[in-house]
Amino acid sequence: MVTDGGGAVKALFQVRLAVVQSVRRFHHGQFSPPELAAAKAASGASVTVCLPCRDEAATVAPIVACLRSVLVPTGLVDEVLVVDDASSDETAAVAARAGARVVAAGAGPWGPGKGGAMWEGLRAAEGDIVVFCDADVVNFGPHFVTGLLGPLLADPALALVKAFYDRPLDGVPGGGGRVTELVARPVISLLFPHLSTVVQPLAGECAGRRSALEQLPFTHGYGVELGLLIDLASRFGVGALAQVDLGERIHRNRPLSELSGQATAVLRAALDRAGTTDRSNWSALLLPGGEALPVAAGAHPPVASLEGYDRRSA
Ligand SMILES: Nc1nc2c(ncn2[C@@H]2O[C@H](COP(=O)(O)OP(=O)(O)O)[C@@H](O)[C@H]2O)c(=O)[nH]1
Ligand SMILES: [Mg+2]
Repeated sequence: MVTDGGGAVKALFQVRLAVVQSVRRFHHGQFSPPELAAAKAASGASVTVCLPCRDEAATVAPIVACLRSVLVPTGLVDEVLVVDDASSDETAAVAARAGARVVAAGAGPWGPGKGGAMWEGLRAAEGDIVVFCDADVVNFGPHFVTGLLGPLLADPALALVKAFYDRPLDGVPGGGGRVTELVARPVISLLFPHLSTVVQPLAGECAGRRSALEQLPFTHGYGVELGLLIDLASRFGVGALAQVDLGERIHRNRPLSELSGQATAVLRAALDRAGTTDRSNWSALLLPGGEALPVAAGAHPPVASLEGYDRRSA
């Protein structure tokens, strides 16, 4: 039960809607680097870790260094790729010094943005599996990559593994993910309820098989994450998706004023794919744990339409 300040009580009810399909969950602790390296060797697949970057000189080098010093020697990661988007800082130089292969995002007709950088990364990557990680994360560790690779190496039926995590906001637990909570989750619940058990639909950290990713469009800008999720599920089924708990993730928290553009891109990616809308579940917000929060539906009729309504003159 959830009580608001006015004392009204809203019931959280457990949903058993046919449209909700549970996306399988894993935890990074289930996978150890030596076991994964053995599974990877047996599969014959190669792995690229791709970091899309714009102006990340302050944070990208330790991430690259961690990958190079811990995971490359185990044989689990074959390539560390940075896609630099004309950064105005030293991103490209520090990433290269730390041991990454750096490619420029390029300025093609598709325009700049995160989606374009990921698309360029997929084209440039040599791996059969591509792990994307954000480069503004300050508590990066090898478990980001081992957690994302684990399910893919264990189950050939999986095509994409998304990260989920706790996201503090300026040090306060649970406050992060504002675009997720205010835009992505509601629009998924209304238009793509089969994806409502995805905990962090906008997570930049994900791992996919090239054979699947190369079949999908990469939406420009910040709509890319939700676009990939929706398109992958529609093309390969929800069963091709899994999610992995990476613990806590700390990154640059943007001021609210900078989030409107991101939110619009996410909403646009969803609406572009909405098609014919089934409104039968629109009276609830579906939550990742399978609960639903009632949402007010319908409207009172126009007062003037009421029988016997007598409009008093002002
Ligand atoms: N190459 C490139 N990388 C980008 C671009 N926009 C964002 N990124 C990178 O994508 C990652 C996530 O971006 P960020 O702005 O932190 O997204 P947020 O965490 O959703 O606010 C970071 O590593 C960024 O540097 C872009 O236009 N080009
Ligand atoms: Mg970020």
